[in-house]
Formats: sequence, C-alpha cells, structure tokens
Amino acid sequence: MFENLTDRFDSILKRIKSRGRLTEEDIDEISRDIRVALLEADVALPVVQDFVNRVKERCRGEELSKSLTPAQQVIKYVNEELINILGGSQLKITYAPKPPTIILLAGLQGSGKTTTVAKLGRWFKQQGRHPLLVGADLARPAAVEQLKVLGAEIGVAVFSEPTDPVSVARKGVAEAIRVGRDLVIIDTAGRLSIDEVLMEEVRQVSKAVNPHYTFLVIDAMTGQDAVNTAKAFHETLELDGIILTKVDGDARGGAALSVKQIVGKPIAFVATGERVNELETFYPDRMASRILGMGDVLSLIEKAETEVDQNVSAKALERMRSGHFSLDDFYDQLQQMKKMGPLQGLVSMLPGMPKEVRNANIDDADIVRIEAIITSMTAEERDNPQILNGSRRSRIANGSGTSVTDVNNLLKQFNEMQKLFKSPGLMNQLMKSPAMRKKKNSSKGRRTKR
Ligand SMILES: Nc1nc2c(ncn2[C@@H]2O[C@H](COP(=O)(O)OP(=O)(O)OP(=O)(O)O)[C@@H](O)[C@H]2O)c(=O)[nH]1
Ligand SMILES: [Mg+2]
Repeated sequence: MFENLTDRFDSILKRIKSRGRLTEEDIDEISRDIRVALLEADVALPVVQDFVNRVKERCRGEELSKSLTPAQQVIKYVNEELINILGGSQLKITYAPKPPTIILLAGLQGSGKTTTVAKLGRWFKQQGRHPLLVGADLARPAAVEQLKVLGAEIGVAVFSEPTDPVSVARKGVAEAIRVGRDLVIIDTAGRLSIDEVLMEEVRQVSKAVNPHYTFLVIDAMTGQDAVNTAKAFHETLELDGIILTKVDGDARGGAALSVKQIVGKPIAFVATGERVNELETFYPDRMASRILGMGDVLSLIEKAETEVDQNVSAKALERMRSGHFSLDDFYDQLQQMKKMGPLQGLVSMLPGMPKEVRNANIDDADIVRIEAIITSMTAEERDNPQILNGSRRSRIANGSGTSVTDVNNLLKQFNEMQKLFKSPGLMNQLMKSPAMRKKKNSSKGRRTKR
C-alpha cells in the first residue's frame, strides 16, 4: 500500500533537501506537489485540502527550528499531519468486564467480512482470549460453511443455525456464555450496495446483541467508494472502527487516508492478504513513516539522540569519513541500532536510500545471523575483510551456523555500505543532523583547549 505516494513524497522532499531556507514560492510549490500526490492517491478532496492547508500554515507560521534543515522541518509537518489523518493513536480494544465481549462485523458484499471474522478469531486467540465465531449470514447458503472451514483452520468453534440472523446472533451470545467463551465475533450478510432491507437486518442484529465493537469491513481497492460506503454504514450502525482489507492489492491508499476524517472513526486493523494470519493492528504513526519512506529521518535523529551512545556514533562516523570503516564498526553500529527498537524499516529511515534498498526488509533474524557471522571472524578479518578468501569464508559459515552464501551476502552488503559512506551526499546529510553538529562543536572545543 502507498507505494505511489511514497515515491511522490520522495521526489518532493529530494528537491528541497539542499535548500538553505524556504521561500514563499518554495512553500507554494511544495503545497501544490503534495496536493497532486494526495489526489493521485485517491484521497478525498476535503481531506486533501485540509491537509495541504495545515502543512502550508505550519511551514509559514513557525520559526524555522535551528536544529532542523528546511527539508527535515517539512518532513516533520507532513509526518505529523499524516499521523493525524490516519487516526492519531492506535485503537485499543478493551474487553467487557462481564464477558463475552461482542464484536459485530458489517460491510459490502465481498469486502472480506467472513475471512476477517476468522482472522480476528485467530488474533484474539493469540491475545489469550477464547472466541466463538457466529455465522449470522444466512443470505448466502455457503456463507456458514465457509466460516466453519475457516474456524476449523484456526481451531475456533463456530455457531450457527438455519433460523434468522437476529436469532442466530442472540443465541450465539447465549452459547458463548454457556460454554464459557469470553469473546463473540459475528459475521453478517454482505450488501451489494446500500440496500435498505439488508441495512435494517444488520441494524436489528446489532440491537439484539448490543455489541461492544462494531467494525465496518471495507475493501481498500475500492478507494473513494469505500469511504462513501463507510459514511452510509456509520449513519445506520454507529461504528467503532474500520477494518481495511485487501491493502495488499492497493498501491494508492486513498481509502486509508480519507476514512478517519470523513467517517470520524479510525482504522482498527488492516488485512494484507487472503490467509488467516494476514491481519495487522493498525498503527497510524508507523503507517505514516512507511508512507514517507525516506521521511522518517526525523525520528531516526530523535532516537539516535536519545538512545545511541554518541561517542560510539561519532567514532564510527569519523571512521566512515576517513574511509576505514571495518566490520567491527559495523558490529558496533548494529548494537546501537538494536537499542533503537525493531529493526524493521530502519533502513527506510535513512535519507537518500534508493527505492530497492528502502523496500528491502531487514528483520531481527537477519541481524542475529549477521552478528553470528561477524563474531565468527578473527580480529584481523574484521578489520580487513579483503583477506576473506574461500576457505576463510567457509570456516566462518561453519562457525556461525550459516551458509557461505550468507557470508558472501553480508560481505557484499558491507561493501555497498562502504561505497555509500564514501559518497559525499550522505556524509553531508549525516553531519548536518543535530546530534552530529553537537558532537563536532564539542570536539572542536576540546581541540582549541589543547
Ligand atoms: N488479497 C486479499 N484478499 C482478501 C483479503 N480479505 C479477503 N480477501 C478475499 O476476498 C474474497 C471475499 O472475502 P469474504 O471474506 O468471503 O468476503 P465477505 O465480505 O464475507 O463476502 P460476502 O459474505 O459474500 O459478502 C475472498 O476471496 C477472500 O479470500 C485481503 O486482505 N487480501
Ligand atoms: Mg461472508
């Protein structure tokens, strides 16, 4: 999701990266570009207008912070406004003090309700809950069967009976109480469009069981239409949140970016594929970072300032600059990076990374492997990786429980990194960050004293 938008923001921000200060014309240009980018992503017009106006106002209104470059400043605003339109903070589920917690799912035909009921069942099960799935979609003969198959796959019981939806829902809740299940997830019939009869049905179901959470399931690929649907449903049902499905097939992300502001309800979960494990809790801030791709340099800097040992970083930076960045330094950096939390996406926080690198995933398992490889080398090898011939490489692979391919890949990556460090652009960017400026000044101070 959001690939197109990420690329657009990338090019907007690249253009202003080298500017010393932003003129009125710069701000107009940025606003225009952001507007086009959001419209292309199929974001609802009022949302776009609000967004652009707010970013513009902030660019104009505020004294440029001394510690940030104009580009970083713009990124900061865009990032904050993105988080804002994505819903601010994450929706947290609170369980009913008197179980079961009742969850009702509604949505258009084919939006992914039944699949999502099962995904949620699995998700809640992982949270230590004991769900019961209730099949109250009696409009389509195969619907209950579909839910039963999914229920069996995730090991969660399914209740249904061939009566009517209201009675199934009611009995489902009673059944949960009877067998000691603390959570009920109700699947309802799909509506082709906003159909009064079916709307009335789901309203009746809702009235009968009085759910703690009502989620609307919408298909991200339907973009603006999805948002209009959501609005109509909200008028009938009082939604608590949105579950956005099929984001795996949506490169634009317009629905995700519009729905909170238009409907007033946040996205609670996103479904990223057909399989039962493809459901994620929705975090507005993480999503904003993902959208900005390179844009998360700011929190990287913030994190680096608070969590990273500045002496180690400064030392590594000096070594990068001098062209002697060894695998020991690399290892130190990994340790620093680990302090900053989940590594996923850390690369994407770095400015100026090519798209391919940005989209590559580094996960924690990779890091464990890299650490094992580096610690299996001798000091000499770490300092001077060029001496790593075939037999040394296979010894290291054996010692670290990895393969020669893993070792080769690491060395290749390391070489690329070294090349990158030698490029003046990146070094300038890093040296401009507040952390490094502070460092430079203090070392200057020491030098004059001496
Ligand atoms: N790629 C992708 N496909 C999905 C996702 N969620 C559901 N699907 C697919 O979308 C189709 C419809 O899903 P269902 O769960 O049956 O949708 P529904 O809303 O229950 O449909 P009705 O009961 O007919 O209204 C199925 O083929 C699912 O496998 C998703 O996140 N990504
Ligand atoms: Mg269904």
